[in-house]
Amino acid sequence: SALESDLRRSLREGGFALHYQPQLDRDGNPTGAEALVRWLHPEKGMISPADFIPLAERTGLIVPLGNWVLEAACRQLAAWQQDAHTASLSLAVNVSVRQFRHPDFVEEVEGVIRRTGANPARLKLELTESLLLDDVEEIISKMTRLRQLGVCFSLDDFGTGYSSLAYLKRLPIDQLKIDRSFVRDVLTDPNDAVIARTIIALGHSLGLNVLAEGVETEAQHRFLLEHGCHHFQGFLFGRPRPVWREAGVVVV
Ligand code: G
Ligand code: G
Ligand code: MN
Ligand code: NA
Repeated sequence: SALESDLRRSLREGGFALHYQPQLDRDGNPTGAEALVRWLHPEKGMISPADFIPLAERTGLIVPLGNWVLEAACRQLAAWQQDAHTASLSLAVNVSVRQFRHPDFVEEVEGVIRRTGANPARLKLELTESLLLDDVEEIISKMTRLRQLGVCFSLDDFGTGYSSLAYLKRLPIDQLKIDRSFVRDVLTDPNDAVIARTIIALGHSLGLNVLAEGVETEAQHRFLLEHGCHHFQGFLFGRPRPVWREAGVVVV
């Protein structure tokens, strides 16, 4: 398709950018950010990943695109490490199933860490539950190898998929992200409230940290905080932006 050849061209010519959305702890202090890719289309302007990630996945272009994202994110991490105000920040990077399943993924991550000098302990790979639909043993072994490099894992969109709780405790993950579809109506829909509280309790009992995404109002924040959720991300705290601004420091 035309969009596919545009995507190939932009990959060659560097037509992508990362935006950063802050993540905060229970005291409101920033702990880091999630990197979100944007396509700077030559004619159509900025395109959201929701509109091109599926195409990139279908065509396999997600592999080179995902590698670019990893490299750009790790360069940002390495830059943060140079400044006392930002040195402790972590950076979450979304990884597609197809990208994760690529045979060279572990080597790719290892190479990017080496080239950029990013501290792997500050790199958080966001995986989705759909990863766990097939060949769980292989996924676990790959995650374990990545874990040995020092990287962390977060399970994105948690609650929307089919992950078996039996697998969950075998995965070397650090964090569950409550999907924003549950956060949106957490105050008005009793089912969503129960789901959010259940994910928080599950996280606590498995020793995982739980982050609520898509937090837009003080009331949602308060409810989640009161029920034990200690990490937050959403428009209430900051939209995705091309640079990180914190305490007067601007790091590009
Ligand atoms: O930033 P935005 O809300 O438009 O993101 C839309 C979707 O695109 C989200 O589901 C997000 O997880 C996904 N996404 C954003 N950046 C990346 C990326 O770098 N890689 C992958 N695989 N998905 C991404
Ligand atoms: O699917 P994933 O969680 O990786 O992607 C995050 C997406 O959600 C980004 O595209 C981001 O722009 C969007 N987003 C982030 N915070 C909010 C929020 O508070 N409300 C809504 N509606 N979307 C958000
Ligand atoms: Mn994500
Ligand atoms: Na998500």
